[in-house]
Amino acid sequence: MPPILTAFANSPDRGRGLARDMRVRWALEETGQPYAVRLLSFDQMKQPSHLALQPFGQIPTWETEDGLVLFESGAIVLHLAEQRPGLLPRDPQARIRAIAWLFAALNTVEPPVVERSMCTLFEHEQPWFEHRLAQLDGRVRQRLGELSDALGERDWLEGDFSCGDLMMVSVLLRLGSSGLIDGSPNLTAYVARATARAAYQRAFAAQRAVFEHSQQPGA
Ligand code: GTB
Repeated sequence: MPPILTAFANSPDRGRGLARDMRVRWALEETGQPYAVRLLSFDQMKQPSHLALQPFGQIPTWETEDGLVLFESGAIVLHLAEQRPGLLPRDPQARIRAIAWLFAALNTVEPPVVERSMCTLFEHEQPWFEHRLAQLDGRVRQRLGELSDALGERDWLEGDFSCGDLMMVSVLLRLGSSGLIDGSPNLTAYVARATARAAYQRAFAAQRAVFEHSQQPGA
């Protein structure tokens, strides 16, 4: 039996590939690993059977036939990158630097991006919304400027495309139509280069198919 990934049965992103199963699907496609998907409703995510896999009642999780159960999208992507070639350099120093970029995506860039998303989703009716959004935009812009300087004219953050790029681009995609990336042409090109990869396109189509199916009458 192939390993099992969990994902939203009804993703709030409506098939835009922004939920965190997408980064795992992308890593699976980059490394050519077969997988099955268990779709969960919000209720099912909070049931004991899922909490036994993911203590916070979230997706994604990863289960293999030999008994491994993993949660945290970063840990799952890193694990997959270690299983097969394609997402980590062989050279030990280049390898750990690629892993550092994966952590940078999750720990340094994603927090202000998520804080901004939460504000636009849940605080837009507050009288102080515009002021708060401007503050959060400033924090995101700062990180984007730093990332843009670090990337420079290179195609990828550390030599060849790696799990660091996969995670960084997954985080940048969450900025969607905010226009915040437009101020950094090298980041715009970086995201376009990454999302043009055949593996990204396959992963995107697979998660999109879940949304399309959920829209069919009787689904
Ligand atoms: N740190 C964990 C990880 O990286 O695996 C975070 C996992 C997480 O936040 N999962 C979310 C979840 O299960 C789904 S991806 N939430 C349900 C809950 O906490 O009860 C987050 C997400 C949701 C929706 C959108 N969107 O609509 O655009 C984007 C991202």
